[in-house]
Amino acid sequence: MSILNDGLEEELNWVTIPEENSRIRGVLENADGLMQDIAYNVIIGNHHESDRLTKEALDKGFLANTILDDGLIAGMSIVGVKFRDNVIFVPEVLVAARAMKVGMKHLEPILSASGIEPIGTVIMGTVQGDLHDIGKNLCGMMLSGAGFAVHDLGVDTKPDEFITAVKEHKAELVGMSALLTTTMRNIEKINQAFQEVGLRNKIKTMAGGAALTEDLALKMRCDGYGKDALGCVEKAKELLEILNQSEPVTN
Ligand code: B12
Repeated sequence: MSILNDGLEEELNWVTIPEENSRIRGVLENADGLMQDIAYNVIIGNHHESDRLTKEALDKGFLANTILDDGLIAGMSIVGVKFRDNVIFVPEVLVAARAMKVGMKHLEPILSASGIEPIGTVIMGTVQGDLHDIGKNLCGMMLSGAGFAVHDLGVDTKPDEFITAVKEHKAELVGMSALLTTTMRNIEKINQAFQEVGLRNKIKTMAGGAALTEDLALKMRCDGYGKDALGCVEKAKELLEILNQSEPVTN
């Protein structure tokens, strides 16, 4: 176990909710010093350093998943708390998001490399009105890494764009990301739109994002919810299995 570097020790002072603090501290204290440096550079938005250190970590043999969880995501979780508590504002968050993205650029090919026939096809998108994409991208990467073919529609995705993509790619699964309470209802609209074109019973839909709980996702007529990227992959596999076991449906 390593101790925290000075920068992170100071940053953790901003995390004032005890359970939140001990959860994030636990991840960082158990992480290598290099992961801590990556996390710190995400927090302060130093994209040159997060870029360099992520490369260095890969060269040193750290697993892409470790760098993601213990470095980039751990850093972003402190950014999230500071933003929520009005310690920092949109510009600082954008700079941190850029620092996270340059690191992710190195991890993506590794997380996505599967080289085998896709086990299923997923359409991913952030719902209409919502521009957050970091979590969705992470889920997409993890799904690719788990062997799914992933078609990412980006942010601010309208219901008809989901429908077109499902038809075009003959997708079995749809993943919707929603981080804003103001626009999360669009999840229900997307499910409704699938119903109206007769596709709803042929696919499985799942959702996730900071605004959601499992209860809300199911109330908005999704088949599943994922708390994080790992949960997204597990849910996708579970839903695919259910779909494969069920009789073909005619709408
Ligand atoms: C980064 C960020 C931004 C960046 C986004 C950059 C980008 N390219 O994505 C910027 C600065 C642009 C931004 C803007 C805004 N933001 Co913002 N943002 C955040 C922040 C700090 C972090 C989000 C993030 O990337 N987290 C890291 C990723 C890894 O986590 P995640 O997205 O939750 O994803 C994980 C899981 O949820 C899940 N998941 C995600 N998607 C999916 C999909 C499926 C299918 C599944 C199964 C799982 C899944 O797996 C992911 C990986 O583990 C959050 C705070 C927070 N704690 O979430 C606020 C937050 C989401 N933002 C918020 C707000 C209010 C805004 C603004 C309205 C601010 C403003 N006044 O302008 C705007 C909205 C712009 C818009 N129309 O979308 C609020 C939302 C509050 C609410 N409940 O509605 C939050 C919660 C902050 C807060 N506490 O106030 N934001």
